[in-house]
Amino acid sequence: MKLLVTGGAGFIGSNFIYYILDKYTGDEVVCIDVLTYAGNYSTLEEAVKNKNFKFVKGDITDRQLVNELFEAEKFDAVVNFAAESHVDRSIENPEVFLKTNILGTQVLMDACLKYGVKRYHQVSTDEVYGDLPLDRPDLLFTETTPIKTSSPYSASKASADLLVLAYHRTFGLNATISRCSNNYGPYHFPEKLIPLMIINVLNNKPLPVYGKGENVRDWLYVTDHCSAIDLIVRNGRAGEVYNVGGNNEKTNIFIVKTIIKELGASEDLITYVTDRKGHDLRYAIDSTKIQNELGWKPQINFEDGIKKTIKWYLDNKPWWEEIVSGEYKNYYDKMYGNR
Ligand code: NAD
Ligand code: TDX
Repeated sequence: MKLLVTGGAGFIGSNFIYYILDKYTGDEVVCIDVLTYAGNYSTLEEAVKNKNFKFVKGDITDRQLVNELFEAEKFDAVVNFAAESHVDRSIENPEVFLKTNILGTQVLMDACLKYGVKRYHQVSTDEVYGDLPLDRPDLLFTETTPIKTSSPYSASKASADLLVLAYHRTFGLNATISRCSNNYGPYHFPEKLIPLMIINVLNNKPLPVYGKGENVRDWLYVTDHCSAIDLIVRNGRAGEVYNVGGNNEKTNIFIVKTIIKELGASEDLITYVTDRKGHDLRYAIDSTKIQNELGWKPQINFEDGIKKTIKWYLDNKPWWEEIVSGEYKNYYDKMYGNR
């Protein structure tokens, strides 16, 4: 199979590329990534040594470039990870989220129709369902839960999902969607909760917990998300949405205290800061459909996954030190300076 992976220099896309190159030695993978602040070419330095892999620097909203790439490469499947992915940034500046996450999706789907690509897969998020109350542990998101978004980020992802389903129904695009809960693992950009807390502990800096730290996320180790997407791309039914989740709900404060404990630091580093605007309370995914239909099961439990993740950040300091010493410093000062 020849796959186009968009956004493959980011967190989940890069993990997916390594997953595919390792599992299917006969597959070819092309990655298109414009290398925004969140994209790191160095993340793909092992992949570029593989003869079955090719990197193209480019923007998914650039229709001409995308069409030329599809014409030249004749992909069997497209997996769209490329996105602006950080909720806090979408609150500061929504526009680029609409451009990449919605219009970029349209450009890719048009190219799939034009060049006869057999499968388009949209990597979406549980955030399209909005949030659940903290005091109703019985409630979970299913694929039929209504779309009800909170942030410009989640609204842009939901818009793209609706467009994908419309392209399936109206133009017969062979498309699938996955809606996954929070991922964690190697190559996670330092702006997100888990890497931010690990790096701040290692740098002996305050740990900024939004509100009271009571918000709940359902954490999934990134390779378990990759295996789910792989199954959907190969065996999922066109026009279907598949929820993917870890069944692993944790409060933010639990996550922060776990990281502190694993690294032998002091809880005095915890600093409660002003809450995120519109902050979703709780996400929890029911992934019965993908388990029953495609036989997917997560392989890595949270206790092992968080240890592996912390070890990865300890073993790969140059990767994140280069990021946090650059433009990221300005971002951090702006977001956390007076919070
Ligand atoms: P990320 O921010 O780490 O990576 C995004 C990548 O997309 C970067 O490499 C960036 O350079 C690239 N990109 C951005 N705009 C582009 C454009 N216009 N053209 C080409 N490339 C572009 O994001 P991530 O956490 O790896 O998320 C990947 C996907 O998974 C996103 O669609 C996100 O919505 C979804 N998702 C993420 C999570 C999570 O927990 N991180 C959970 C569920 C779903
Ligand atoms: O400094 C912080 N302090 C804090 O308390 C940061 C960065 C986050 N938080 C809280 C906010 C959230 O409740 O931690 C939780 C997780 O925050 P993020 O890592 O920003 O993730 P979240 O907003 O849950 O969104 C993530 O999961 C769904 C991804 O970034 C999205 O791309 C994905 O769709």
